[in-house]
Parts: sequence; C-alpha cells; structure tokens
Amino acid sequence: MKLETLVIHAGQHPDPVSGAVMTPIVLSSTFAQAGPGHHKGYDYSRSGNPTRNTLEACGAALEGAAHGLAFASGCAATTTVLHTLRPGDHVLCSDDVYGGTFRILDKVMKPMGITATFVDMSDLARTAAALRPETKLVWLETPSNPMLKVADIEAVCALATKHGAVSVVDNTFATPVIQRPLALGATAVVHSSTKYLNGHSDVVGGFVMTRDAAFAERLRFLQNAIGAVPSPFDCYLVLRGLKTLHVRVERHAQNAAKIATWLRDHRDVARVYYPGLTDHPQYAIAKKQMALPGGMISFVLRGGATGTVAERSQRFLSKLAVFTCAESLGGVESLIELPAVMTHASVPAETRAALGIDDGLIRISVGIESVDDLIADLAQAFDASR
Ligand code: P1T
Repeated sequence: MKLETLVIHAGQHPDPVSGAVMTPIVLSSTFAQAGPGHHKGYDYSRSGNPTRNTLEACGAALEGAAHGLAFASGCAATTTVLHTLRPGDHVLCSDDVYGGTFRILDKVMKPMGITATFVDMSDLARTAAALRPETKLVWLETPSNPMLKVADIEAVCALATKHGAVSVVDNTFATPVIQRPLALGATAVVHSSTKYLNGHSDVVGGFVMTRDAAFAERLRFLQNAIGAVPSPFDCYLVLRGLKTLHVRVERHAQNAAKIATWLRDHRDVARVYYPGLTDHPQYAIAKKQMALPGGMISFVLRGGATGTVAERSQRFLSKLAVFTCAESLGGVESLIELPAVMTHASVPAETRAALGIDDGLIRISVGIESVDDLIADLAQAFDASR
C-alpha cells in the first residue's frame, strides 16, 4: 500500500471490544493475569502497551521497516540506540547534527568509553578516511540541522556496511514522505516524532525503525530496560498527527520552496541554505534521494545600518508577527530561531564557527499557513529591522 493509505490505516483495526474506529488510549500501567505469567500479551506498560504498539506498527510501516519502537523523545531514541555499543566502540557521526545529539555523544557516551568523530558526510572520501577499525556505528543526519547539508545515504550506508558497522539515519527533517533510508541500505532510522510525524507541536516523542530482527530485539530489550517510553496519551496524539503527514509535508515543502526562492532574491539576504535551490552544493544528491526538498530553510541576513549581522538578526526576529520565535520544527505553525544561541548552544563556539553556524544564522521551520502571509511577514520585518 502507498504511504497516503498507510498513515491512516497501518497497524490500526476497529477495537474488538467496542468497535471503536479510532485507537483507544489504554492508560492502565498494568494488566490482569489469569495466573502468574498467563496474560494476553501485556503485563506491564513499560514493556508493552496497546496504544504504543499500534503507533509502533504504523511508524514501522511508514519507513518500510519490520520493527518500530516508540520513545519518550528523539533524544531517548538516540540514547537507546547508542546503548547497543560497548566501551571501546567508536561512532562516526555527521559534523552538522542536532545540538542535543552532539551533546549525548560528547557528554553522555564519551565518559562511558564510547568515542565519536564528527565528519562532513557530504564528502564521501573524507567519510571513508575517518572510519576506524573500532567504528561500530555510523550516524547520518540528512538534511542536517541547521545547515541543511545533504549526504548520499546509499553511498554512506554502503561504506558502513562494508566496514561491518551499523548505519543509522536521523530522518527527522525529511520524514518518510520525502526519503526512505532503509530502502537505501540503512540499518535503522531515528526520528524526533516531536517534529513532522506528530506535526502539531504538542508532543515530545521519538522513534526507531529497522528491518534488522537482531538489532530490533536488542533495542526492544533496551527500550524496556532503560525505560524511556512514551505515555499512551502521547502515542495517541502521534497516531492522530500521522494521519495527515503526507498532506502536511507536501504543503510545508511547497511553501518553503517559494520562501527560499524569495529569500535568495531579496537584497537584505546574504545566503540561503535550502536543498531545493539549484545552487545548493548537494542539489544533485538531494534531487536523487529526496522526493521533495522539505520545509526547513536557514539563511544569513546582510548587516543593517547599525550593529553586527547578529544584532540585526535579533532585531529582525523581534519584528515578526506570524512567525513565532521558538525552538523545534515540523509543526503546522511557522517557527524561527537563532541556532547559535538556541538549538545549537551546546555545540562549542569554535565548532559552530567551522560549520558556518554563525551568531547571525537564522533557521526557519516553514508552516502550512498561507505562503503570502508568511512572505509579507518576513518582508515587513526586513523593513523594520534595517
Ligand atoms: O527534542 P527531541 O524530541 O528529543 O528530538 C531530538 C532531535 C533529534 N534529531 C533531530 C534532527 C532534531 O532536530 C531533534 C530536536 N531538534 C530540535 C528541538 C530543534 O529545534 O532543532
């Protein structure tokens, strides 16, 4: 079945007790047993829950996976995946990743003896050269947060597989509507379902999907043992949000493509980063592996009459009326932020500078409002901040 059908139906059946068409929210933390060990598939809600299992089946289907595991946040999903490693193992990671992913590797895993190297994965030769004998996991985020760099998923995953390493793709920015990393050779996909999967900025959640039965079994053990599971209510909200995923993502991308072109041609804008622009450095790879260029744009303003570019950016953000200045992305509403002081503040200043995450870099999550209203809002804020 096609994704448009799967988002609405995968894993979902009318409730056998009541006939309810929508998945019931089963809040019970525990389940009755006929005798010790004799239960109907559920014993304790951390180990398994009917609402969560329905969400897990739906998420797995969307990524073309056999196994789906839901978590309490994207960071919980990431942390659980990294717990498949042992002290002495090495992770090769994209250099431009969500600040929280960098922080888990740098501040949580490193003290436990699991080291990481960060490399520009849009450069295949450098990626291959950075593999070490002890590299057990390759972590790829594409398009990357916040620089929107694109890496060739098929080529990077092939390198990992040849090396005997697991490959994990953070598919949060693209969603399965845009790209399917498992079909391109990835061992697993990770999502912050806080973003496009839920799509309404009212849940914090995470996901891992895989076709690899042994990897799934290990993750299932860790999901229960570590216990970073989502609440049944949050699972219900993500299931509900998923039903419109394809419609939302198409509109996000349509609006973003118009705004990216408008920004590129605006006299106040120095640079625009968007995989749908023909002058994006990895435009050809984006065209090959992404069905749409997505809803995220980063850009840099030109300086105003007074102060630095960073100061003008601060002024610009304070003048917006439709865009909200906030962290996060992928909700129906348009958000805007400064990565250097907000989402990527945990990345050391010199690393940010090397990656191009300047203090004045602006990131927008384009919502599904009228694109005319969004452009008018940006235009008036340019004028008011000059
Ligand atoms: O926030 P959480 O649900 O724990 O997800 C972490 C995460 C993982 N991967 C990517 C690509 C992400 O963007 C995020 C979270 N990002 C933001 C909060 C942000 O504004 O970029």
